Amino acid sequence: MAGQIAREKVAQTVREAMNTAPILDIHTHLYPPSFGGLLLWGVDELLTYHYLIAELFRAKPETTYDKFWKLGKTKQADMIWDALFIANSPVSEACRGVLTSLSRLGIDVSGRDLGRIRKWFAAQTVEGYVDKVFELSGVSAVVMTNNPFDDEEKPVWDAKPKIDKRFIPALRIDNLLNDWPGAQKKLAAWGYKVETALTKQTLEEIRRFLNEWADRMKPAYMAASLPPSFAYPEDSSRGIILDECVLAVAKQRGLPVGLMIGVKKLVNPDLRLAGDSLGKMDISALERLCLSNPRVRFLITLLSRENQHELCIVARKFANLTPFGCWWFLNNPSIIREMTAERIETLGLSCIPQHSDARVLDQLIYKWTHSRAVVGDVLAQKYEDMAATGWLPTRAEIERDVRKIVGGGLLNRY
Ligand code: HDL
Ligand code: ZN
Repeated sequence: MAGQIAREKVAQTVREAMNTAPILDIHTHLYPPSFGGLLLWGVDELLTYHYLIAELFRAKPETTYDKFWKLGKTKQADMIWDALFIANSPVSEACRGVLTSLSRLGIDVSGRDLGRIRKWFAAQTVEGYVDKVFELSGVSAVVMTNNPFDDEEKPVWDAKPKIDKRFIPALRIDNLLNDWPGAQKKLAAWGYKVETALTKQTLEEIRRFLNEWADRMKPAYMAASLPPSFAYPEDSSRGIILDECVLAVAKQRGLPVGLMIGVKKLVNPDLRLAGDSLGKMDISALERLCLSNPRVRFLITLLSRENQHELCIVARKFANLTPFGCWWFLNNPSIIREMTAERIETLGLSCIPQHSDARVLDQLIYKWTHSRAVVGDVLAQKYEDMAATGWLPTRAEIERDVRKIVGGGLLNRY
């Protein structure tokens, strides 16, 4: 067939396609400049990423939580720089990531001069910097995490912000599913006729809330993170609200539902955002969820490495389940490699191999530089194995396949 690539060129072509494919980053915590201080960027935000805060306390166990939290952002960043970059070589994935972003921005890290690096950032404008990061990372758009229950974010939405097209909303509803009493108070204060008891009217009002915010945000999906104990079906506020409200609205609007399962919140509360851990979920809950809701598209990512192969097999049973990303504690080269290989081997091109989960804009550069390399390596091997049978792909087919799995092709709305 015309255009087929010679076997010895296949791996290189796959890596090129992976390195140049425009990325639709399906899950991040980023915001456009119109969201003000919610958009985090710059070297001090990079250094005080909660992954590095956890690592700081291991490098400097004599540091007290109280002392650290009392410091300002710059002093916290100084402490992390000294402990994790100077007193120890920055070899962890989160440390290497800071250096990858800085060096790809053209900043000389060999001088190890944090003051000079800060001066570089001080010379940037936020708008210009957003363009620079999207260009360097090759990301075409990011899906945000937009939580109406967040006291800092809701006022921004109430002011009807202009939203840069590169930032796609996602309606985040952890509060509804994980803290109904707290959510009920806020909904009632906003004028929804909801009681703690999940009466018919209360469920109707929760659906009204979801519809009103879906109208407002036009989200790519509704999302929630859930504990390892997630069960389905379940006679609990979570189980009832999930069935009667979230899934009902999802079906009615054709909205995918993103579930991120396996997070154990605040096992060490003193670490704050860095204090969460993980647990293995009972995968049969996902089997029942997908079986009972065949018309809902589920985007699923699990936090435990031990759940990953099971997730691939459940996805083979239910076409309405799309696994995505190597989430959080899994977003490290050794595990991305393992997860991507088992996903391609069991699911072919029907999974979304990666998302960044970036919280700081600059992280798009490193998280995608690192992931393009690892996912690209695994894909190259799989296409080489295919070509060894004599089945030779064209460049267009390889680019088609790569764009589908990392460019948003599997998200039926974008
Ligand atoms: O719930 C989530 O979206 C998680 O990704 C948490 O935000 C977590 O703190 C995180 O940043 N992981 O990368
Ligand atoms: Zn996240």
